[in-house]
Amino acid sequence: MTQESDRRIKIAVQKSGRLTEHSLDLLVRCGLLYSRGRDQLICYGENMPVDVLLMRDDDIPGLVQEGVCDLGFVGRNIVEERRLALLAEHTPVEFEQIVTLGFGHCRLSFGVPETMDFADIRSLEGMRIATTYPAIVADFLRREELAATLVKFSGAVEIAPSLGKADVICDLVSSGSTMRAHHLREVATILDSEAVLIARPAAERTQHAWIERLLQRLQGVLQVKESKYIMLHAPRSALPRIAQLLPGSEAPTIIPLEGREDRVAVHAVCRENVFWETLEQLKEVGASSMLVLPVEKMLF
Ligand code: PRT
Ligand code: ZN
Repeated sequence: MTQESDRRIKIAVQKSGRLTEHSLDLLVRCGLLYSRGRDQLICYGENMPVDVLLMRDDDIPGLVQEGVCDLGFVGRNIVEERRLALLAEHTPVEFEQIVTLGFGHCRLSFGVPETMDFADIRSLEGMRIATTYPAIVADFLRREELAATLVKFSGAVEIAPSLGKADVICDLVSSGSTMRAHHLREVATILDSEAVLIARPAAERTQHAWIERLLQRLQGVLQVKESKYIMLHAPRSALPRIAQLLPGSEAPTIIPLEGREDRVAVHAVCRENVFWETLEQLKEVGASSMLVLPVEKMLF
């Protein structure tokens, strides 16, 4: 009988779309080497018991919900839509959003024809709203105690008003140019979204050492992006002020300098980028010989 920890992990990633490249890149930076199957739908992990299933993004929460996949990279908009749809049909939700990934940013917003009078959200009362996110919009309308009719679309929502199929739309926006091109005005945002990692509930995922290991590496990879290693010399007396100036650093290492009682070397990992302004402020309090280095890997 195979142990749970011997089982290969399955991760769902969007097959081809806005999230594909970033998601696969994160897995590679977690150390995964993979080869792509002949059908192009599965990437087989060569150095970890991890396989990546390439799927349509809309199917990813369902695959984790059903336990086919352990983890999934997907937009919060899709996760939230599926979560609310499951709740509406009284089905227990068996996935959790565990990490925000910092790419795929967009927002779910109402767009109204440029010529429409729109004072505030109450103007939606009685309207026909076209959307591919019926569960999120329905939840919003319920919370705002608004009565409106949902018109479900599977794509190209922005043409619904000009076709006479709806009065307003609720759709994803990033630059805003699609709405503008269709003479729609973005009037209110109901969800801010970015790519997230979803997983089976904690009680289940913690059973598998490789899932835990991968999650730890992922935290390290995400943390590393902005992190810098800074080295400098400074007067001992300025150490409290220097600690305040170093962005997001914890417990810097202090090293004595040979033959110098008053000055020390300070090494610290900063969890945020170190800007020129910071270096100039450090110089003002007596720091010298400052070096800022990129960090390649981190593990906590
Ligand atoms: O084939 P599959 O179903 O997997 O792909 P898809 O076409 O459904 O998804 P895809 O690749 O377009 O988007 C995947 C995810 O990227 C989405 O679920 C969001 O989480 C995120 N994302 C980020 C976006 C956008 N930005 C975005 N701008 N998804 C869609 N758009 C569309 C939007 O629907 C609208 O049509 O782009 C248009 C608006 O863009 P702007 O820049 O004109 O405002
Ligand atoms: Zn999709």
